Amino acid sequence: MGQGSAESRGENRRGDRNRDALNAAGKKVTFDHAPMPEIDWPAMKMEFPVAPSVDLSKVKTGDKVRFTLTGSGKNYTVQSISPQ
Ligand SMILES: [Cu+2]
Repeated sequence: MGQGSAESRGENRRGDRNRDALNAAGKKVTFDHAPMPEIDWPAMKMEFPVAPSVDLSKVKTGDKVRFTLTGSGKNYTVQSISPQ
């Protein structure tokens, strides 16, 4: 899924083997994520807004999770998150 210079397109992106910090009340999650070559990101720690439909009660801080993102540039929103 999603090879190449897709940085500016709004396709789903998937991250694996990541850890999170949760701000459930603020609907934000911090991922300490592995490199995501599809969008040319190195490994880093960063905070994302979470879509209203995402249930953050399924995961807790320190879990390894899978997540999907939509967005472009530096503006990505988490569309799904689940424990690995
Ligand atoms: Cu990042």
